[in-house]
Amino acid sequence: MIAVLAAACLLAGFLLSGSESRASHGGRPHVVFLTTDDQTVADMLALPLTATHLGANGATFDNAYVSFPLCCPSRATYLTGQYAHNHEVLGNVPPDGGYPKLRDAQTLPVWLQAAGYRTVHIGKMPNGFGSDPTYVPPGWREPNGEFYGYLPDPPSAYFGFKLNQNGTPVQYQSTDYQTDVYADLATKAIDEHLTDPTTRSKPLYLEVQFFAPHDPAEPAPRHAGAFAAQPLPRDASFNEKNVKDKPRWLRQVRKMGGGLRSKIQDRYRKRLESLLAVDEAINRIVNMLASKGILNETYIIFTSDNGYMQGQHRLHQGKFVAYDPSSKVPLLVRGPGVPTGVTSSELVSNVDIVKTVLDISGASPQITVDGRSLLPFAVDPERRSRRPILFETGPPVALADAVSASAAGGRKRRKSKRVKNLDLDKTAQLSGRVIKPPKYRGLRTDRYLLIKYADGGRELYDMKEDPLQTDSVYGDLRYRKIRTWMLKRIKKFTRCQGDKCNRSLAKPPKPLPERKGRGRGN
Ligand SMILES: [Ca+2]
Ligand SMILES: [Ca+2]
Repeated sequence: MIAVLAAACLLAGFLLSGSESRASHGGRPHVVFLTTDDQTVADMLALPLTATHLGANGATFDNAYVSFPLCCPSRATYLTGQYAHNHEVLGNVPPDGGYPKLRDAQTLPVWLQAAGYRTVHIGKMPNGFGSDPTYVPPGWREPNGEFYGYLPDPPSAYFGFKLNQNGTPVQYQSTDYQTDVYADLATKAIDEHLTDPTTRSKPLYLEVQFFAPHDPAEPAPRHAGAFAAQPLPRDASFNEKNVKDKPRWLRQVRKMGGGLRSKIQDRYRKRLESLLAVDEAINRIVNMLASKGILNETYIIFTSDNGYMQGQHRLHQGKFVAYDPSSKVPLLVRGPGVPTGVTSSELVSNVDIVKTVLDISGASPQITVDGRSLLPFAVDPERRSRRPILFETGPPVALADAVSASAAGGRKRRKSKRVKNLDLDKTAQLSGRVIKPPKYRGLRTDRYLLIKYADGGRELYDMKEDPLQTDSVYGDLRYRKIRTWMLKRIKKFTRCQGDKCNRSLAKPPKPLPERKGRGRGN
């Protein structure tokens, strides 16, 4: 408790002792929230300027995850600060998910405007947004908001795209590159905010949600070929040799041949190339903040909505699954009071972002927010808790549904177990037949990951022994106590709300000693 208070005082001290111009916007820092789409942690190699501006000049969270690794549910979490079982956006498309499921009157920008912030959104919105191309969601409306929301008309367009600009659909030219347009809009918004006498007294919340490196990952023409010689990183999980430890749905996926491997390689290079313009955009945004003299009173948060599978565990594309390449994301935070160049290995998630912005801004949510502020962990990188992260991909009744439907058998069962995902990413394919993972729930501690699939499949990984998740120990007697312990704990978090989602766990039991001569195949 003393440590908690000390960190809180330290933080309050930093917030209060800012530069003199802070008084002009009510003592509250500006916030810039930057996201990429489907970017992995390893893809940071294409973002050196971002790593310098935010990582070397702030805190890097190297143990950050998203609880539902899919665009729309993850973005709904960025707007509500809630786990998917509470915001109820449980997929990219209806009936489980999509924008219409989001209760957009109760979201972060609404609370920020109520607290006196001016809010600006640029870029991607949760999937399914734009059926009315003139609709501006609450929280981004004038006079205290500005809105430049991507319209999926046509979908996934890096060039010749359309934005809903404060209620007016605007068609961009086939030569306009989306990321560059976002950089223009973002720097202009910062410039105008500080120039206009009616706005410069207010704190600014600016979010830019980049589409790169999402499929089709088209680079800016000036970056085409920049990574043509970059080899795809391959570790022991790539094209996993032995999948006997894996659940049934994954055991059906065959090893990838040369065709798929070169497809992954080509896409990997394009993805990295598409990120170079994002790096330039972030560089321009940071430089604009500096030139306006507000960089040191601005918190900048950078992350991705989910990761991406690139051949690990035989999955040649997509996300959704709980394995690290899909669920782990980059997370960088810089701002007043955050030491420079520090790394926090605290286990954190996308559920924590909104609570962090509320902590910074002093805004009040009108709903129960599930996460926990990142700031105490950024300010004190040695600080640790034992709070786990819940992974979830379906309605809380999904497991029960699947069990009863499975007794009934037939088509209904197959339908109810899988999340519809029209995000151009069939997770795995076998002879033209799409194999999709069943819905699942999971619990991750800093050492273990337990996954319960709706069809009865189970996995347990000991990341201390097996960081690449190539050897599930769910059936291993050495881990029986841990399995039981994790199964009990996951139940406590399945329907958690608010602070109950942030309870720390006791130390888990230890695995029994390994018997001599037992080799581990990967
Ligand atoms: Ca995504
Ligand atoms: Ca294996």
